[in-house]
Amino acid sequence: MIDPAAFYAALSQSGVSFFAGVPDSLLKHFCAFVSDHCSETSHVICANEGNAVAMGVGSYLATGKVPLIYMQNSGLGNAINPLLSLADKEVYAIPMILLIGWRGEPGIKDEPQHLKQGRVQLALLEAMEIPYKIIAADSTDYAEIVRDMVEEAKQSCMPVALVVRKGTFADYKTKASPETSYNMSREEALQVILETDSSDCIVSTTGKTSRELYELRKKRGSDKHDFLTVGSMGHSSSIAAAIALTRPEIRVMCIDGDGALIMHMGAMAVIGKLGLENFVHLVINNFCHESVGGQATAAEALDMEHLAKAAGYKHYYSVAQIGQLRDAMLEIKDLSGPILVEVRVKKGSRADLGRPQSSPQENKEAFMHQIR
Ligand SMILES: Cc1ncc(C[n+]2csc(CCOP(=O)(O)OP(=O)(O)O)c2C)c(N)n1
Repeated sequence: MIDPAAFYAALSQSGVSFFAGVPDSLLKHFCAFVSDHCSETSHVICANEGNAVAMGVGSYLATGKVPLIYMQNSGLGNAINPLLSLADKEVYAIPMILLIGWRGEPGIKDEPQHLKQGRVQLALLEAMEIPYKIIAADSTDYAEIVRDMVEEAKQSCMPVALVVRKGTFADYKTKASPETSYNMSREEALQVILETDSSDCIVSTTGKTSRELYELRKKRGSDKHDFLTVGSMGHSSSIAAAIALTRPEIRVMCIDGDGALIMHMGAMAVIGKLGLENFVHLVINNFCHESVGGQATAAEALDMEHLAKAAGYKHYYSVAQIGQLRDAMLEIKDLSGPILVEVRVKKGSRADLGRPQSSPQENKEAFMHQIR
């Protein structure tokens, strides 16, 4: 396996000193090392992968140095526009290294939402004419690969990619404190939400929120089906909003995460403008990307109350205790939306958390049947 510190050192030796990206579970040990060793001016955890590529472009314009942009391959779609219409050598010709975690690599067991993305990963880069190298746990020549790829990015003035296989990086234990000052866990919050929920359907966000929701439903023996947004991070609220828009007689709740909300925050402006009376946006805020390693999101600096009100939401609640959450859930029953409920929770999840046993298509059928 590659030691994150040694990989970072190889990048430093090649002059890479600016890092931006969206965290990925396959890259979490490298991301944690970068978080611990870079200042706030040389490492930015971005809203989405397009945001990260653009940050890389800005840093290059300012310093002339090759930046590194990290992402899960799920996020390549978010990055394609600025890669092809901004950084590409036929436009502004900006050298940068893309470090891409390869979920769904053919032959490696993974979740349904990663399989197609993993299978087309290399072909996508080829179609974009982005040169790439694959690195894995046994890539003893990784320092040479890094040096050559930085050189290639500089020579050809364009983005180049390092595609990282599962299990490439050795463990790195972060020095950052894992705690927030809140005592409710996300799973406890979800439990209260299920006990008190008065909506007709729930659309839940990517990552462990949907996994916990799925398990809790099963445990309760409930026959209700939630729409689990297993991929497509940041888009749950838009899915839920369109259900609310086209079916005004039913009440729809989106259970979002702070990272996902921030990833496509523009959706909030659209929801506010639509004035969806039957829409509740519940954000489980643990201030981090807990599902992929707990890296901080920009939520710490975000005032969700002002954000919600500025976007046109009618009501806002912020809760941090089980009792407060229960009260808020009961109060919103009789209110017109859009409503934003921010639920502040501590970081963390169970180590033995399972994954949905039904396929996305079974999930879709059951959900559609339920709201018909
Ligand atoms: C476009 C995209 N980028 C990155 C990921 C990897 N990813 C999956 S879950 C997740 C974190 C979500 O954070 P948040 O919404 O705050 O929820 P939490 O995990 O904290 O519950 C990330 C980055 C992804 N699935 N899709």
